[in-house]
Amino acid sequence: MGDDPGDTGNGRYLSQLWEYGRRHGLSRRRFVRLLLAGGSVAVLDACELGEAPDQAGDAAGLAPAPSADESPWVKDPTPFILHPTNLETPLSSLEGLLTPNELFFVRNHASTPILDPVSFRLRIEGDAIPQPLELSLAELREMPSRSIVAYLECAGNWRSFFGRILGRTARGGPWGTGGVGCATWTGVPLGDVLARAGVNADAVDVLLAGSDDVEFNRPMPIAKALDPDTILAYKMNGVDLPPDHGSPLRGVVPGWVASNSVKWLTRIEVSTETLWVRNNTSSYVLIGDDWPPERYAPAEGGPVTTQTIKSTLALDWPAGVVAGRQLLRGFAYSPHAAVVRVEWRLDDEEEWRAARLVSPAIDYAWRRFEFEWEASAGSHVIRTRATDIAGNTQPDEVPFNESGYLLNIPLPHPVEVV
Ligand SMILES: Nc1nc2c(c(=O)[nH]1)N[C@H]1C(S)=C(S)[C@@H](COP(=O)(O)O)O[C@H]1N2
Ligand SMILES: [Mo]
Repeated sequence: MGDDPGDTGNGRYLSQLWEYGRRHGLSRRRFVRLLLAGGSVAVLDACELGEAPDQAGDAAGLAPAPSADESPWVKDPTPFILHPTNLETPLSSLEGLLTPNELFFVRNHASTPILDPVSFRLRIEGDAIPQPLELSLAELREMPSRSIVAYLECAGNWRSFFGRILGRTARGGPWGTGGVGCATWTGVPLGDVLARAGVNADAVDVLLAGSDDVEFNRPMPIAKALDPDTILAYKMNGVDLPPDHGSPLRGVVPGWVASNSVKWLTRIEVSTETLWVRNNTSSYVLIGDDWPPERYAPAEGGPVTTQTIKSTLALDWPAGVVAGRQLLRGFAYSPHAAVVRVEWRLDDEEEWRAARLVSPAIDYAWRRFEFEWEASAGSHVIRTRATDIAGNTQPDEVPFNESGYLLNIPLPHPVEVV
């Protein structure tokens, strides 16, 4: 893509081109596809040839009504389990340790914005910063970089099983097991960026804010922000962050629910006081009998921060397999420490059997496991259970919370054998 505007250093070219394409009826997805396939020439051709899906725009170039294929994301949704604004990964489609970018789940609270990497600026401000600082993407890329392999998981992953298994439906998007993925993230440690801004010693909270339409944001305590594994990433699996995953810059906060890993990151606020926003008072908090609101005020319940240990089969839900010897595969992950044991259990058998771990133990990465099963015809249920080196394991019960976060019991995975 020789005329990639990102390569030419041509100012606001990309956002102007997108504005032009949009006015000619291009959807965000089609625009990015054309750009990737044939550069800006392909975009301009599509506009000029009237090849854009919506011909309703008048000669004056007024914006047409949003076309039917205007979707909240840019990537091809075909391989995914579709939700209104989210794309869930069918884990059965994953092979290796790393989730390919085109199969990585998407959780959007508003449509994927197209940001121009050239005019992009990250602003660091707040009462714990002596003077606001702005950094360009080029300046961030010049800083010493760090790569980490980490899984990101939506706080609501597995939510649908509160209703489907435990008989008590939680409110929120009905994720199955595919609101999770594992990737290599490359960027600059957030702590280095804060040091460059000269953060004061009395800093308490660090809020990351995105520039999607809802300006999605969430704070974390300064200690988590200064953890060398908390990074601002500009690459995912070795390539520039794709639009849906936060291009050109996102937070990656390993071990924490992925709502802290703010995409399209353009603003950081460092405060001398605890910051209260929607995403740590009413969303991403545990609401229920076990979390008395008076104890957590002004939040409505206990904050959701660190994830919980889980394991899951790389099978559809429900799964269908043919009778005979089967190799079943899956993923196990813990935010606390490396997973060192995965067990599985068939139907009502008492005993757990050992599964084989088939990928290395890497902090914050998930671990692949597999086992052989002599599948006999009929309806079966298979459970898996992970344990990490610190001794954390999946519990048999978790207390209900209204938004259905952090469910991590060994899931009874239904498997039909024919
Ligand atoms: N700006 C912004 N950042 C965001 C979100 C969002 O909607 N907007 N969603 C958050 C949530 S809830 C999740 S689970 C992760 C999902 O990251 P992904 O879409 O790259 O998989 O992004 C987080 N960061
Ligand atoms: Mo999420």
